[in-house]
This record gives sequence, C-alpha cells and structure tokens, in this order.
Amino acid sequence: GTAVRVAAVDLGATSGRVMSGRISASGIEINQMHRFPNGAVRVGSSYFWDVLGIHREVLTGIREVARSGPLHGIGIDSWAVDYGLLDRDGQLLGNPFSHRDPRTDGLAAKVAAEVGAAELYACTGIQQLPFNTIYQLAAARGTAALEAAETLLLLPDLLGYWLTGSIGAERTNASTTQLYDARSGEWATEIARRLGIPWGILPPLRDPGSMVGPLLPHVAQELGLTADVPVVAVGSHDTASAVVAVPAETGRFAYISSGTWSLVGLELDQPVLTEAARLADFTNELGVDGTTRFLKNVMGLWVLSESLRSWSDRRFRDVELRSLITQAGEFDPQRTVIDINDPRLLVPSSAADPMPERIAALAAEAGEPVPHSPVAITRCIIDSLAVAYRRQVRTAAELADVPVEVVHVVGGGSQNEILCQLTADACGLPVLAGPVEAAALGNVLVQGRALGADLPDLAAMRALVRRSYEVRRYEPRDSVDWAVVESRVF
Ligand code: ADP
Ligand code: LRH
Repeated sequence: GTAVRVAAVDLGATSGRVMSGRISASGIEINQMHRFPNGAVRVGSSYFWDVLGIHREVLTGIREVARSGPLHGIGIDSWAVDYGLLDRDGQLLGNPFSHRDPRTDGLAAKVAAEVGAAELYACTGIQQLPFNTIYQLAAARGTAALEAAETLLLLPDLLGYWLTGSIGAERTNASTTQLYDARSGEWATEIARRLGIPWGILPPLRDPGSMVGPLLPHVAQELGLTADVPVVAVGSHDTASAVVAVPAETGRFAYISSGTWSLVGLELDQPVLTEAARLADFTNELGVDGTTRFLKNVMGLWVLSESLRSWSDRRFRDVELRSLITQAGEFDPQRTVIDINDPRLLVPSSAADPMPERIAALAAEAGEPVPHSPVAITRCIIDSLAVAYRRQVRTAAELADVPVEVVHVVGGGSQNEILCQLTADACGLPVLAGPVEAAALGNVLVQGRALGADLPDLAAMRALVRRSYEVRRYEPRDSVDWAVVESRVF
C-alpha cells in the first residue's frame, strides 16, 4: 500500500516533542521536527503546567511536520493523570495543576477511608499514587473551579479539543485517573458520587484508534493545511504508547519505560486484582488493544535531572549529564543505595530544599555512606534505580505468575549505558535498550493502523519496530550479589 505520514505529539514532563512519522511497507521512520523543554511552573506554593505555552509549541511542531511533506493524521500523547476543567462555555478554568503539587498530601488515605482501599482497587486496579486524578479531584472539592466545571479533560484530550472542538476521554489515559472501572469499562461514577466528586464532568470515553475529529477550520488555516486532517486518538497515555513500540519478540518480557518516571512491569491480557497485588501497590493500567500494563512507578531519572538542575543553579562546574554518567560508571559500585521511591523525592527541587541534599539525608537516615559530590550522588541514583528495577521486575513476575526472560528498556533513559548494564546485572537478565522515542513510535503506529496501514495486532507493530530500529544488548554480569544489595533497601 501507500505510505502513511503523520504528526506524533509526545509530551513528557521534562520535554515535549513533535515528530513526523512515516509507515510504509519497508518500515517505520520518525524524525524529530520540534522539541521544547517542559516543567511545572511554581506560583506561591503551587505547581502548574503552562498549558497554553504547550499548545503553542504543539502548533509550531505540527506546522513543521506539515511543511515538510504530506500529513494524514495527528496524534497526541502525554504524561498521565493531569487535567484541565472547562466551564459551560467551553473555556479553560485556570491552569492545570502538576501532579507534583502538594495539595494532594494525605488525600489517598482520606479517600481510602471514605470508600475503602480494597473496594477502590477491586474496581479500578490502580496503585495509590498520591497524585492520581481521583485524589486531585478530592482535594478540589469545594473549590470555585470545580463548582464551575462542566467538563474534565485529561491533558492530551484538552490539547485535542483545542485542535478539533471535540470532547472525550481516551481510554488508556482515563484508566490512570483511578476513576475508571476496569471491570465494566465505564467511569466509576458510583465511587465518584460517594466521594462528592461531580461525576457528570467526566466526558464520554473513546478508544485508541478512533477518530477525535477533523481540525477546526481556523486551526487548519493556522497550520497551513488545506485538507481535512483528522486528529486520531492514540494510546494518549505516553506509557501506553511507549509499550506499543517495545520491540519484544516473545511474550516473556518485562519493560522499563525510562524517562522522567520509570514504569516497570509486564504486559498482560488480564488485570491482576489479587490482595497480594493490592498490598504490593501494583497498578493495572489499560493498554492499547485491551492489554493490561501491570506495573509499578519508580521515581525514575527525575531524581537525576532535578539534581542536575540544582547543581547548575548553584553554578557547580562539570555537571553535564554525559560526563557525570561516565564518571559515575567509574565510581565505587553500590557504595550507597537508597529507597528511590521515597515520597520526599517527588516534589521539585528548590533552593530551600535541593534534591541532592534530600538524597544525602535519605542515605544518612538509612545508615548508608552519605554521598556528597555530584558524581557520588549520580552513582547513588543509578545504583538505587537498578536495585528498584530488580525488585519490581521480580515482584511483577511473582504476582502475575509469569516467567520473564528479557528486560526491554525504552525512552530517554535507554541511552544511559551504565544504568542499562546495572539493570541487567541487578535483574540477572539480558537488557535490550531502545528505541529512545518509543512513545512517539507507538503514537505513530496506532495512527498508522487507524489510517489504513496493515498492522493487525501488537505483534505486527513490534515486528515493524524491530525491522526499523537497532537495539543494544547488555548481558548480566554476576560479580555482585544483588540480593544483598536489595536487602539494604527493601
Ligand atoms: P520524558 O518523556 O518523561 O520527558 P525522556 O524519555 O525524554 O523523558 O527521558 C529523559 C531522560 O533521559 C533524562 O532525564 C535523562 O536522564 C535521559 N537522557 C536523555 N538523553 C540522554 C543521553 N544522551 N544519555 C543518557 N541519558 C539521557
Ligand atoms: C510517565 C507517566 C506515568 C505516570 C506519570 C504521571 O510520563 O505518564 O506513566 O504515572 O507520568
């Protein structure tokens, strides 16, 4: 058949990018047309997203894709859980909060007391991250914005609404709200009602692969497009899109979607809703084609990028990412390991509370040698991530009762060779690293299929990625007893 060419908008919490993607009989190809930094904006003690700035960058990127060739579709994915509220005129009510905003502190326990943790898990299958949409909405009860809200739109749906005027909630991302009933495939309106969350603001659900709608005339004009280019619903949760493009050959793989967050787990046909899974706080997010992502959030390279931000603010020399990684590779192995998922690492670094000092404090608290230099702290972060990956890959396999033969690492973090090697060592499994832009690839693949490319299932999509992208293989080395390292943390 003929080639399909699309724009994939992939928004990460630390950077956004717009790629052109092309699917043809010979393979899939993506090219970065626009990239921009992203991050929460602090106002007083609150953290917001600059969503209008993001909208402008999205338009800039799509315009670049359109300028450089034919355009058959546009798809948007982003980080999960965050949302904007629209009033009855369809206008945005205030800036969307970042999930790192502290207003949700304590809300998970409060909601668990109100509806019952076991019942909430049985319905949604979602881990209790403090920032899930359900807790953000519980925190917003009684606010003027929530009282005036007519519609809630998750961020990719909000950006899609500004392009098309169409209102809806794409299902993979809806599942991360913890207000989505995994059993019925509908909103968990009864739980929302019991919590005093106005469930009427939750919009109709749409499937990945369905059409969001054609561009609004003024948007098409602004983008220099004449044709009726559709916005296509992709797996709008970035992790859903990333896992689509994991170049797995067998079903016996674990993945680490490694970016700001590290999402560590398995792809399954069915959710695991056992009491053991609930107590381990594993999540069952909805994937493309009805799959389940059974996984755990690990704090991820956020801890390193926030440390870097803090060092460069204080004008440290020699804190460039690549050289730090290289030097960390030569530093004492596993000298300091900490619980990288400590909630104190969640909030953005600030002058009053810098990330490197929090890491040093956690080490001191755990009786581990306290790292001081940027290199020692970088090594501590990398070792701590590796041991957390070991723990979560093993826990996922046990809870789901499936064998794991290989760990695929995708996303920006797949370029961190030291972390990939230590992940192989810690897990005792081969690591296959790449592609870097898996989320954008997954976005392109789901659009491609919706627009007629011959990609009947995930296996066909993954075969296409394997044909088009090299992965780097890391074999496990067995010089260190990682069970002992693990026992220092867990
Ligand atoms: P997100 O989509 O959440 O914004 P990315 O997938 O872009 O995140 O991954 C960002 C992370 O990737 C950075 O924090 C950094 O640690 C890592 N990274 C980016 N480029 C490189 C590189 N050249 N070498 C090693 N690590 C890198
Ligand atoms: C990764 C991600 C992750 C969510 C978090 C909010 O970007 O979407 O899957 O838990 O952001």
